Amino acid sequence: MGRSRQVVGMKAARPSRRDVLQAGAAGALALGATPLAADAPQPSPALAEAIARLRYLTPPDAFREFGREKPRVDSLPPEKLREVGLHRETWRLEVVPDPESNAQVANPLSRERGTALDWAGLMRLAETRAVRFLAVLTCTNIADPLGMGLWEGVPLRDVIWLARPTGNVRRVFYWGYHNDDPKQRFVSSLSINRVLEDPPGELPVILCYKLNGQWLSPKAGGPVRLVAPGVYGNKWVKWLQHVVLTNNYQANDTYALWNNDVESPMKTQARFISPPARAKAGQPLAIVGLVQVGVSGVREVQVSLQREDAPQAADDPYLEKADWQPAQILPPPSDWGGGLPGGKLPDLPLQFDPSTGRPRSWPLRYTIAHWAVLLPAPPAGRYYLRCRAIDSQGAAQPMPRPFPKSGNNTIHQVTLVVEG
Ligand SMILES: Nc1nc2c(c(=O)[nH]1)N[C@H]1C(S)=C(S)[C@@H](COP(=O)(O)O)O[C@H]1N2
Ligand SMILES: [Mo]
Repeated sequence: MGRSRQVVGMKAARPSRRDVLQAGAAGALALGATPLAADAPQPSPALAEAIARLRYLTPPDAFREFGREKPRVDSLPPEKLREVGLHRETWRLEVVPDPESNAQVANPLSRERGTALDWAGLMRLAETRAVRFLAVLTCTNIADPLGMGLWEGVPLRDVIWLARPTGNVRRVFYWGYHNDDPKQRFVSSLSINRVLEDPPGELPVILCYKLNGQWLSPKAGGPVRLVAPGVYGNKWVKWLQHVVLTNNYQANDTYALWNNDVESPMKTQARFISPPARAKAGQPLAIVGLVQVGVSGVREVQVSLQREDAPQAADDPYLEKADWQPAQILPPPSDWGGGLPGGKLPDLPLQFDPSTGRPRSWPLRYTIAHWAVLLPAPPAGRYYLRCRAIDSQGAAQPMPRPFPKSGNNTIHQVTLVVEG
């Protein structure tokens, strides 16, 4: 996965958070973010440069994409996309009861009845219901996040209410265009409760039509994709066209049949961004990375540098006895990147406080934050360089949920050769 490591926050080259380093603790406080520790390493040109290269939002065309449809849906010619309803003028969304259950739906939105939701209907809803939020797209089975986005859409519940369900509904399942081949249908599902109500601090599940202020491209799953913040990408169905309300109580996701835990909230995990493979003895190491902030938030990010030939503590599968050093979680960027004009957020995301224009807290759950650390110059040798996150409850990655079926969070480890 050499490519994926580069994706989140690593594209352009315009300096963004040099200000943080140069202003030091005062600057960080002024940004309302995690203050730099008093004993923070002095700004080093190498670390400043690594931080300046970080980009918070991923440009839409730099998102890592993998649809399983063959041929790839985003490779279909424009006439074909239009013909199969993947153009804004031809797109339709059905919201219907499951014919195999007794779900009661008074006003199904169906192609057959000519009541399916079309683009004009979606845009009419958007006039009063549109929301935007920052959320990271991450796959259960891939170590690095696929991209960090600013997503815009209409809450799914607003469209479900148009269909007037009246009872016997326990789950919502949904799928997208799949080359009209039943074997390619990638179905996902959510509990109706999750869709209808957002506990305080949670974000709505949306029918998403914009990423970083631009209409969703076919590659990103457009014209409309489902975005379910806080859960893994398998619930974020692309090229969405069908929503079914059911009394089936089971998570009938295609991804579950592939041996994944599809009811897993996002895990917290730290990852390096372009970690050094070689270094020169006598030079401190400028290390940067990201933390994917899962359901339990993040308290700290730590790194450890250990000689390859150092004895490994017995009975320590999660390396709790390693020599972990704190890194600094960086404050919100002043340039959000992602292809936004001027690096500015076009509208205030739900996670921001309208009175200050700033995030209500930082780091934000279900997004990423960047972190940085300058490690003292190690002697020549071969090393393991590792990072991990500590969540807000104090659990060190890969705890409290170390099983990979529910999402990757193994400790990120790379090899570093320090030349004499
Ligand atoms: N239609 C469709 N939607 C899909 C998938 C798919 O194969 N087909 N894969 C899902 C999975 S498992 C993930 S992790 C994300 C990946 O999103 P991306 O391709 O935009 O990176 O899309 C999800 N939505
Ligand atoms: Mo996935």
